[in-house]
Amino acid sequence: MTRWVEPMGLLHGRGAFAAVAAGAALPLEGGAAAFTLVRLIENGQVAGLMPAVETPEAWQEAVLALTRPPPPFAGLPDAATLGRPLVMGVLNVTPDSFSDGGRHMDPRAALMAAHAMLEAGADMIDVGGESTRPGAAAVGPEEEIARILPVIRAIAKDAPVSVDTRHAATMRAALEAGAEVVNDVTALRHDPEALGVVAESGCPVVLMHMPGTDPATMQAHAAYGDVVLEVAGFLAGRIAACEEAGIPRHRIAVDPGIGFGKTLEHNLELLDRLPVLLGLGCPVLVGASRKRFIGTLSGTAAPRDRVAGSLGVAVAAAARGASVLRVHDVAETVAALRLWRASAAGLAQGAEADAEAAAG
Ligand code: 9MG
Repeated sequence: MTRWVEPMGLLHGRGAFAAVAAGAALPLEGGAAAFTLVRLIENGQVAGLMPAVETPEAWQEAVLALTRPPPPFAGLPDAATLGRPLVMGVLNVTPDSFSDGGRHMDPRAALMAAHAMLEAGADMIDVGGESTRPGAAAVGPEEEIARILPVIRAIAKDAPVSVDTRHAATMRAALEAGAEVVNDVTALRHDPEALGVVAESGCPVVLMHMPGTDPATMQAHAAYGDVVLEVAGFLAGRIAACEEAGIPRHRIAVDPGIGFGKTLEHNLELLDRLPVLLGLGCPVLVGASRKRFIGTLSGTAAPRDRVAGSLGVAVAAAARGASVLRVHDVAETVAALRLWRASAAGLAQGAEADAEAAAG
């Protein structure tokens, strides 16, 4: 029997504090948001929609999982402490990535871009040497390592680095060069040695959903019943595979894989119902920055013109409990999150006063 609890009726800031204090809502991830309703889903069927505080006993454990803060990711401060999700800056050392392809092939240009992102407020830098855009040509580990290693060695002195790769040899080399996190868009399925490398190194890992393990063909597999439940089920299965291989859950972040073997409708559904994934008990990472569906909806053909649309999605993901945002436009994202928090949270004193009044 597969069970999911979907938190709905989200509140933020003063409304969230007051509703929790009044017994009308439960805290989401122990933080500044709360949920008033739950949709109970059993074997893919909706078994009930009810006030969160009236969840039947048999579902309590799954509901409690939604109320706990996720473990901190990669030893970095959590969203509750920062008041916003972590911001992961994208650095593609590739000739053909969809947005910044070709701009950072020279290690000096890559380093300058990384330092600019850190100064703008990035919490970590995600370095990749193989494009994962739909239809991109595959790159072997040798070429990939040659592209990224000098860059990782230099950046890792100043900031946490994740390595975006599906190759075990690249993971090994990058971790030795100072990378702290593995970000694998195939959730450690592409390379049979990948699970072992991550388990032995003790590093944190990002497990992303995509159908199959090849970006060249993933769009041909964009067919789902309920995309959210299928993605959640896939990620639960990969967490179990990791745990079996010796990678504990507290070292795992999960990612719905926006744009990876998904249509525009799938991407929007995943973003809207992102809170379902919070029940997995891992930080949730969202990477939507400058992707094609943003261009489609905002009428912007060139990826560099999709900044405003990307910020809208970043704020929507933050409001739904994302712990990490993978973005190209770090300064803009940090500013948008700061303003979202300031305007959505209200003043802390006001929230406390409301909560005291509600408690009588
Ligand atoms: C490498 N890469 C490109 N898009 C991504 C996304 O959405 N998530 C993660 N984890 N990695 C991505």
